[in-house]
Amino acid sequence: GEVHWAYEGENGPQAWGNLKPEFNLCAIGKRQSPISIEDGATLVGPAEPVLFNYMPSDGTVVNNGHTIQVNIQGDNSITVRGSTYKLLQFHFHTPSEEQVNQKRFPMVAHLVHRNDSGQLAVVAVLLEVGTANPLIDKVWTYMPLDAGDQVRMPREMLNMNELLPADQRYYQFMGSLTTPPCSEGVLWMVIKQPMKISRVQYKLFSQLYPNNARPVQPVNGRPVRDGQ
Ligand code: B30
Ligand code: ZN
Repeated sequence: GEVHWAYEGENGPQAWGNLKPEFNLCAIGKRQSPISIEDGATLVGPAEPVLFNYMPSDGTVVNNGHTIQVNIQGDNSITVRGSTYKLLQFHFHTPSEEQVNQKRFPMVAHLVHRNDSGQLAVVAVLLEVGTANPLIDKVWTYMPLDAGDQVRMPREMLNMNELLPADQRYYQFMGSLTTPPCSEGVLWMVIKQPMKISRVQYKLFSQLYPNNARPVQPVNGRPVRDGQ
């Protein structure tokens, strides 16, 4: 049958590059994600601000067998480096894939965008346990428990601004998809200020997907910019 990648066991991250020829970047790519980010010496010159143009939109919550993903139907976008990227979907990993100053967070949201040239830009919002997040409350209400299932979410329930911290300074670097095929050329922006989710919100996701994080990958001298 069809080989399926996983987060543990014989089809886990160490094996991804060997499962299919089209997954070979997972093994041999030199600009892979996630990475470990350190403040101080490793950061280079400032990156320009990222402008968020988010508004309430229709969505579909999907349990795709490796995460909970919300596909977005509306017109949400970001503008960065003179290019506008449209929001396609967001999804979650636990623990956070990205490591900042040696720390992994309990969870991360990845907001996946694409521009007209087909280039991807992913905004990572780190999530720590504290007070409940109103957007995640609504998404979890629609969460399909069985892999392959999906549920429509009405527009008034899905305001992406509720997932953005007030302070939007971030780290910027070039990387890859963190799942097979591990395609490179992805612009990554990791927002420094974490958002809070409640312990119950964390539990609801982590009971379904207790570990869906790829280990950190070698930086190989890539510049990591300190973004405004
Ligand atoms: S991530 O943000 O680097 N974790 C994809 C997008 C973003 C990331 C990872 C993967 C992506 O678009 N993958 C291709 C599509 N998927 C189907 C899907 O959307 O659910 C194929 C697959 O991986 O088998 Cu999962
Ligand atoms: Zn992701």
